[in-house]
Amino acid sequence: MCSLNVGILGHVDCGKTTFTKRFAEIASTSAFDKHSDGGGRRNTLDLGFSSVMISGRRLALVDCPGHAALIRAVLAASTVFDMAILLIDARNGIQAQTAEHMLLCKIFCPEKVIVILNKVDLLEEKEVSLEQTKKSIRKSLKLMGILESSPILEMSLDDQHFCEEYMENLRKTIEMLIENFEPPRNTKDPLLIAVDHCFSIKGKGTVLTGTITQGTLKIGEEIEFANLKEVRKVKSIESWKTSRDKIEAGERAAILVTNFEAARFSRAIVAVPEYLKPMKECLCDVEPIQFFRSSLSSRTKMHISIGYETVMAECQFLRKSGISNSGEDEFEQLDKMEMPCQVWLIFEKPVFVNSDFLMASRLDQNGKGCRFAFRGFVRKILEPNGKLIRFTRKHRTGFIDRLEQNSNSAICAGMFKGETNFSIFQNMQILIAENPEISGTIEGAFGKSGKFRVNFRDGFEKLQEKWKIHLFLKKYLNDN
Ligand SMILES: Nc1nc2c(ncn2[C@@H]2O[C@H](COP(=O)(O)OP(=O)(O)OP(=O)(O)O)[C@@H](O)[C@H]2O)c(=O)[nH]1
Ligand SMILES: [Mg+2]
Repeated sequence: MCSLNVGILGHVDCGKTTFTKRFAEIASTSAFDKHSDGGGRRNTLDLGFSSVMISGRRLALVDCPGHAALIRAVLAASTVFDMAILLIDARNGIQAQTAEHMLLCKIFCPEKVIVILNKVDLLEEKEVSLEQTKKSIRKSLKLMGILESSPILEMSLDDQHFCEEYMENLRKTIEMLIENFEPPRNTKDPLLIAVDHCFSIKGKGTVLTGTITQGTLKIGEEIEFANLKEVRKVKSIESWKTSRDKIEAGERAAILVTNFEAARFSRAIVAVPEYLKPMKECLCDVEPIQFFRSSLSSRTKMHISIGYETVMAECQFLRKSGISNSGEDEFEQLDKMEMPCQVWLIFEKPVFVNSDFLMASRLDQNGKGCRFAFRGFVRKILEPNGKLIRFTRKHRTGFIDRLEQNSNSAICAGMFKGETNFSIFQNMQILIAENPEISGTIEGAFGKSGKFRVNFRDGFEKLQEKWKIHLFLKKYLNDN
């Protein structure tokens, strides 16, 4: 039975850290707001890790910060979630970050969510409002694509009202939820570690803590900090305070290396040497987040969270449309994100990932609703200034000047200037606005004034002089 990674999520101040502290048995990196000096209550500023055993299985609890400004950390952590405990302040119901966190639950663990309705002690008309709140939570769960029948437990976690029964109930609920639950773990492919913290211990070396997301790691093996192009040998491995010789996908580890300055490295993916390559551009499939309200134009810059990092990238929305003579895909360049489409991302700095999942957001758009705009999968990594064949569509109109009854053709005008080289336009399709079923092809110039002849095979008899004609062109973009 594999260990499980559990996200502790919810809007700022709803009680996540208070809950985690009551529930956890072992505290680890940054657990329980250790940073808060003076003993007073502080917002959680970073991911906190702790653990509890249930049904003989290790649950790693990832206490996430609830503050809107700290969503990057939550985005990074969520990629390893097997399940989530979502806290909601009973007085407020679903709030802005509750909704964002629910979107992450929908993506990573839609059927393994437990809702805790916390601070029920602070409700005035308890019974009435609790039932209403639960109803509206179920509605939101459904709307967000999370199992509507997910358990909702009431709690009060402050010293005055807390009782052990709450935790007993929760344990039973989790036992049921994780019975026979074996999320897939890839132990075969090369090692990847999602490192969340890096710090030095005087006289020992530098410790990296993180979750193994792929492969296995043994003492003595080498790991690479791809963005720094540096390799170190693993001196020791611990998992939840126990020394280990070997650790594998799904587990959390504290890994000791020497001769490495902790300050040089922040949250990122570490791998076996040579495995991760820099990615500066890629083509991705995208799925819009329905709750994002603004429209997105091409060339806009977005925050892209991918493989434990959030990096700015320019987004160019494209639609696959046909194949070039050399057999490559051609893409129409769209002015804005319109489904169906793909996105070409140009990162501001290279990202070292192999994970193909990404989330695009407008993290500066605080307080204006959902900040997640779309999610996607990397379809193809592109060389910088890569060769994506792109075009925009141009549209020209003209009119039928005169019909030539004997040859099923028409002399058309109003579309080209006198000096036009018609060989470029020969055989291109002309459409008729008044009757979309009729189409013709350009034969060539007629005289020198920009008039031209169009042949019509079917439907010629229905044509009328002065009808409007259309030509749709592909304008290839010259930076390829
Ligand atoms: N009355 C009451 N107070 C609570 C309860 N749960 C938590 N609190 C208090 O609410 C405040 C916030 O709790 P935290 O656990 O720090 O909240 P959080 O969700 O971790 O906050 P962030 O990490 O900053 O998002 C603290 O002062 C807690 O003591 C509860 O059930 N009842
Ligand atoms: Mg907290």
